[in-house]
Formats: sequence, structure tokens, C-alpha cells
Amino acid sequence: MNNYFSIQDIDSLPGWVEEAIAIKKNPLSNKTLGKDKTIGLLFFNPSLRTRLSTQKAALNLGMNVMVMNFTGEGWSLEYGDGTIMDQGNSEHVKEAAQVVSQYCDILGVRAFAKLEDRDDDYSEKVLNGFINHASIPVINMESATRHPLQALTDAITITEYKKTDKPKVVLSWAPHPKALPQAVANSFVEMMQRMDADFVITHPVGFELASQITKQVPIDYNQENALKDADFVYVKNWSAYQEYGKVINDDPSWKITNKKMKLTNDAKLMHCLPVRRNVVVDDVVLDSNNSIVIEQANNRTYAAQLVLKKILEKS
Ligand code: AN0
Ligand code: CP
Repeated sequence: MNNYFSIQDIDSLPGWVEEAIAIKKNPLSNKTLGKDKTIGLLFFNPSLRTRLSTQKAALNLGMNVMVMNFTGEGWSLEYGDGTIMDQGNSEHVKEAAQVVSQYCDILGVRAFAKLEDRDDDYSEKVLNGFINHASIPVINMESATRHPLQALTDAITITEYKKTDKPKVVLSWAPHPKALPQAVANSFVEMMQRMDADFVITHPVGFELASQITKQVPIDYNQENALKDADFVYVKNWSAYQEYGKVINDDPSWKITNKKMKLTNDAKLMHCLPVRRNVVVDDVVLDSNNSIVIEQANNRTYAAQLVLKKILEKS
């Protein structure tokens, strides 16, 4: 594997999940694989889990880690081909990506959707700019439209906690005061189409994700109906895809409450975090034994470690 851009880069999902669970049991089993190799992590946005779990994964493999907050600390980058750079941007991604490739063996990039121009975000200008111009493998640490490290984590977590071969998994939209990207939801939807799951998406009218991603996945506009007999409830806000980047509705009645969890088959509650308490999910649910959000965050390390291991083994 050269780059980890989306979950399409996973060749065999059951094999990967099995290997990640084996890494979790013995995280230091490959502690010299990355010896004298360096990973560079570039952040254009905030992060707690991705930043620390990817560093932890690299350290478990014996790698050196360099982290840079790009926004405010790096030069503002230009991505356009042939641009006359007489405006605000100081450096082109062509040089930036090649320069980082001189210092590092693997590069991770986090660059969220700007939620201003759909075509611009869905072209994955930033991540593709780095992939196209770097001479080292690039890992997506949440790009404009995908969060594949999170989705791999979610597959591991569901595999660990499922009680039946084909659990019912519900992805539920929830209210949020700010417009959020579709990346987490997009990658989760793609992952659930590859897993053995009875999968349904529920959201208010107008929050349909891109149809090229959701394909044949059933959408139920009635949240309570969708939650019936669920084994896993994955709650996440995203902004509209059609009315791009808009919060067209922040209806508080979509919050996950204890009453709603009672409709489920004693479901596990999942969220990628960070989560706004009592807006997205009630305290009582997040603090219950049904919540596995912390276990999910723990698995971020093993998902990242598996991706790094695959890349190191190839290079
Ligand atoms: C981001 C998002 O929804 O994409 C990151 C989640 C991992 N969330 C927020 O900005 C709150
Ligand atoms: N879930 C996730 O990616 O969290 P961070 O934004 O804190 O990295």
C-alpha cells in the first residue's frame, strides 16, 4: 500500500480487522519495524485523538515523529496549477510536499472541508496536492470528504462488540450548532457497505449524503423507527450536502436520549468524538455502560498502527 487515502485502500477488510485486534493484544510486537524512520504529521485543523493516537502508533513501531500545526505556523499554501502567486499564499504545495518528503518517510495530513464550495472540497485539493507531489506515502488524517482512520477504528470496534454475525447498525444524524463536514459519515457509510451489517441511515430531510457514497443504503427519515432493535447506534452531525455546508435544521428532537436508546436492542452508543454533551447525546447515555466511545477512541491507536505497519512493510 502506498497511500491511505480512503477505505478503498484496504484490500481485505476481515484480514485487516483481525490484524488490528492482534496488534491491540501485543502493541510492541513490531517495535523495531519503524526504527530510524520518521513520520511527519501536518495539521491544518485541531485534533486530540488523531494527533495522539497516530503518534502513539508510530512510537509503538519505533518511529520518530515530527508534528506541525500548519495553520498559523506554516506558510499559507497555494494549490492551483499555473497560478500567478501575487496574492496571499506564500508557498506552493509542489514545493511543500517535496520538501517534507526530504525529511520524512511517511506523511500524515489533516485538512478538513472548508464547507464553502462543494466541488472544491470534493476535489480533495489539499490531500491530493500532497499525494501528487510528495515522494513518500501519505496518510489521510481526515480530509475534506473522508476520515478512513476513523472508519477502520469503527470496523474494529463493531467487530469486538457485536453479538451476532450481522448486527443492526444505525447511523443517526444529530443536531449541532456549527456546520460540520461529511467526512466521518461518508467513511462510516463506505465501511458499513463492506461489513456484514444490517445498516440504515436516519436524518432529517435535506441532510442526504452524496448519493455516490450512500448508493443503495436505506434512509429512514423517522429516527425512532430506524433505532428499533439496533445493536449499534453511531451518532454524528454533518452539514447538508445539497445546500452545501448549511445547518438547514438543528432540531433538538434529534438528540440521542435514554428514551430513544430504550427502543434499541440494548445498543452500544458510538461517536468519533469530540461530542457536544446534551446537544448531540444526553449525559445519561454517554455516561452509561452502553457507551463505547472511549473504547472506540482507544482503537484509534491500533487502526493507525496497522496502517503504518502496512506501509512500512512495503517500503
Ligand atoms: C470534526 C468533524 O465533524 O469532521 C472532526 C471529527 C473527528 N468535528 C468537529 O469539528 C466538532
Ligand atoms: N475522532 C477524531 O478524529 O478526533 P480528533 O479530531 O480529536 O482527532
